[in-house]
Amino acid sequence: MSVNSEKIWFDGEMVRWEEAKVHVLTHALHYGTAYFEGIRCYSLEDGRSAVFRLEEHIRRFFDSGLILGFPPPYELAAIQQATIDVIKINKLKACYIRPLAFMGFGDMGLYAPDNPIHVIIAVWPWGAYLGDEGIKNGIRAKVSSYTRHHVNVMMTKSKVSGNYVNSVLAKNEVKKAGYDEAIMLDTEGYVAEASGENIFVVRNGRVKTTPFTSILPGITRDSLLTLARDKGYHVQEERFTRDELYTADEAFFTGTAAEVTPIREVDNRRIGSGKPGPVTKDLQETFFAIVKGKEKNYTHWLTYL
Ligand code: PPE
Repeated sequence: MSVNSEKIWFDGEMVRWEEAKVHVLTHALHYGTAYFEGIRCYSLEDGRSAVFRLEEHIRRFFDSGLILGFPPPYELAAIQQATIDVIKINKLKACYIRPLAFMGFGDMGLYAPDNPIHVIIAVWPWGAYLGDEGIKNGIRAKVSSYTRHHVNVMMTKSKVSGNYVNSVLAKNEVKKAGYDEAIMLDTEGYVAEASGENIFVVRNGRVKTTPFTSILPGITRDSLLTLARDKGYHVQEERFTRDELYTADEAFFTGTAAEVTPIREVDNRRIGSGKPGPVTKDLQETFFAIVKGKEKNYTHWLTYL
């Protein structure tokens, strides 16, 4: 299934979807020299739409560029506004938003400091990333044989496209083995994150997620941590092992695409009762209420269109 909408914001212009093209010698195609964001816009009950945590996503987009040494050649506010404009022009009530900055065509070879940096922002309707059934009843995960990046091999806090080859290898490996999502361990063997999500476990009502060290600092992760603390749960950001994951009462993934997806099984071991647990359900329910504008205490996370 391919994604689609009408227009893509491309270096300041609204370009028709079919015409948003690049040269095959684009630097990023050869060397992975690009970075991106994933953002969601939700349709609210009152007929309006709102982008979830837009500022934080655009900030991370610029952080990615700073880490790599080629920031977007625009002001932060301009990219924020362009994101809103491209949703509006496509007349989408709810969508996934994909800003991407990439090193363009010019010189070849690794050192190409004069190549142009292009920015695009695409939007398209995107349903539940790990399926509606997964959101409701949980998914089956497998620990991948591929290790997550060492912090001095890749810049894990940058959403650099090249990083994602590691995720694609892991995802393909477990999908072909019949599972829904890949969990990756860090170079020391502790649980890090999934191919495109952060991971949480719950035991005896205590909520735990991996610390920042080698993971993408997920914005959904941050939202869930805030929410869990506000609800009075005991919350820890601490490393945990694969066996701690097996023996958790509950486990779930967080991500913009995956939202809050319960994990019902890891490596053929049932997690808890094998159904989304009470803490997961409580946090998931509140998360969906927040993004739909139904939780008055969290409307500051929404940018209304
Ligand atoms: N870890 C990784 C490796 C990751 O790619 C994501 C997002 C997260 C954690 C969660 O971050 P956040 O979205 O800020 O909560 N993955 C994006 C890409 C999905 C894709 O297949 O493309 C996403 O969810 O948008």
